[in-house]
Amino acid sequence: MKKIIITLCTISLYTTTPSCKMKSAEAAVVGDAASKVYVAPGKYDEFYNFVSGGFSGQVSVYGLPSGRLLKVIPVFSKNPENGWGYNEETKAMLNTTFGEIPWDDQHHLDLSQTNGEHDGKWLFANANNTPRVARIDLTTFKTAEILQIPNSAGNHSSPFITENTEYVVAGTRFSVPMGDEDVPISSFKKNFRSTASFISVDKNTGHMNLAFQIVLPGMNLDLSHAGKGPSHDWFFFSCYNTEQAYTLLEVNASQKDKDFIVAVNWKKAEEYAKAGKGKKMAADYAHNTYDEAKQTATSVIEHDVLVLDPKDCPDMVYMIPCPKSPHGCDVDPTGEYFVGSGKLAALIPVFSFAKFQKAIQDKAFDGDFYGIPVIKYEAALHGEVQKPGLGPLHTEFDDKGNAYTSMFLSSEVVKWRLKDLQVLDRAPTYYSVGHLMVPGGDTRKPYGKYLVAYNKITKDRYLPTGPELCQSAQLYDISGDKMQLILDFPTIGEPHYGQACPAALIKDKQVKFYDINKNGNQYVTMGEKKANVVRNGNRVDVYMTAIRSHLVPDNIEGVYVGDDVYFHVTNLEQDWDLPHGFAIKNNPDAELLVMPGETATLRFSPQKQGIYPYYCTDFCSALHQEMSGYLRVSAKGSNVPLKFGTGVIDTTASAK
Ligand code: K7E
Ligand code: CUA
Repeated sequence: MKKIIITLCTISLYTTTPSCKMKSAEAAVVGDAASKVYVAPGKYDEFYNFVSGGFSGQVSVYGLPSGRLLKVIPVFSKNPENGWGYNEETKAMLNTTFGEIPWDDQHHLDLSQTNGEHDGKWLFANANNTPRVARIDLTTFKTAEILQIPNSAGNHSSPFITENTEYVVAGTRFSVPMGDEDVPISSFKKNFRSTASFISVDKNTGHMNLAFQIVLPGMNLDLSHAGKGPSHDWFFFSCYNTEQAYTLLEVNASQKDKDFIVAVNWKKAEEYAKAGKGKKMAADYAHNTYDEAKQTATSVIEHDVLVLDPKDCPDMVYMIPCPKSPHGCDVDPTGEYFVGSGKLAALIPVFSFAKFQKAIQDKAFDGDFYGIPVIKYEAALHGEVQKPGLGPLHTEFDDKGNAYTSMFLSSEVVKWRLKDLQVLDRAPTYYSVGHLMVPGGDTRKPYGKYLVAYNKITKDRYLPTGPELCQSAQLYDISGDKMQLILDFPTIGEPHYGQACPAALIKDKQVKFYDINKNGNQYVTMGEKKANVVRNGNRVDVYMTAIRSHLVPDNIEGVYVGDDVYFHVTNLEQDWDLPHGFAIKNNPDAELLVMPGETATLRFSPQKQGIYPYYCTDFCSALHQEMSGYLRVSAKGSNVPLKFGTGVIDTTASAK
């Protein structure tokens, strides 16, 4: 018992704030920083920076080097700002086999690649809590697809992709029994498993499909990256808790000096899957897609998954020992080196792909882990970066053969050279840095000009805002020999990983508005003359149009308490940046924000009689304030006739 207490204390020491580092808030900024991040009014930033939103469930987009917030893309959380998850068209996107789950914890992002370079088509995002992977379309900055992952929990080592976006992976952080079996927690070793899921991506449409899952022993898979060039066929996952602890992990999962990098030959896995080596296993999971043409999402429940067991598939998975509870696993731009970052390790091990391959040929094994061959540590090791700092987490690369590793405990970025593993420079972060991001820094073509540190703690960096202080990123100029801190900028939610690519890859492909003549929404209203209100039992469909500066119809009567009213609002504008909004008094669901040429639907079920004003929520024109209307709701069973219109003046009632 005494021993346990001592260990606990040591660990909690590590996790205290590095207060000794806190000098004055502006300590590390040098003279010419402002000119390096200044993007003059009306000028564009050089890079798009996509940043995970952590427990906000969303993804945010910034410009670099200015750090200006450009957009929050709703992904896993409902978003009242634009009706995501509230309007009828998008509700299905948040469906799961456990019903609607309107929130998640979003950690990692990966931009699609062709030949190992960003192609600017899609952005993938993971959900940790209820395992899901999303695909965002970068022509619309909208979430286009969400796939639930069965047989998994804590979907953390996701959504990393292969060099031609052949696959997106999803790995289990919290091992669980396959098929949601009900078993004692203490049967962890026997019954709990981790899985590495490989989701294939259609080259043209981006559509995802859960191709196969590799079942692995119960342990915690952590971050991963695909190989490149010579290591193209491989995927490397770090893992911890190979102790297989299921309680007090803080101590019990930190017993061994080394855990593993799990190296998966996904090409071999693909062959085994094709050759029928896998087993179809019953597993329900939701597959949600947003159809651009119909402007509507559908959720389909899938019922099985192909599972590959390394026991039946020799030469598919190897374990490479890695000190100590590794968190990150990053592959350099050449594809020859892969780096494990043990958060409790005092060094950074760098592995050589060529040596790893030779070790396989020579059978340089050190026994096995549940039947999976364990490679001898030295046989795969390129070398160790000595004394890099405390708490190495994540590594990114530049275009000059250098690596940058975040040090969570000592709050710094350490720059080192891949070739000879010499530490070249270190720069403080404020404070407790998690991920780093160099634009293109996990691809074959890093742009190497900037580095962003995403920090866990900001303490004294910003004006205080109550008990919770803002989350933040810091931008460094890495074009010279020495890293130079040039900007702090706050982020939304907790930033984990980010991605950035040159603006030119994305900015000219934007959808500016939807062609009204191609509007395939089943509830479209093609022009004001077609506006209509239709009753069917207690369902009332309002076919409404919006154009500067009126709604048609703007008077509706003959709706009763207990009705379900569906407002289908078509925005008739055909011009960029001209959305109209729609909201109605006392509706528990958020507004609609309807893009030009688009139709969106808001449901309203009035509970009480009365007059309910509705209006456009987006300040669209000089007469925006006039863009409103009235819905009259009468008592159930009353005989007010259905009546609607815009510009119809009825003098009889007022005269009474
Ligand atoms: Cu290190 Cu979830 Cu990528 Cu955060 S994780 S830092
Ligand atoms: Cu339309 Cu304001």
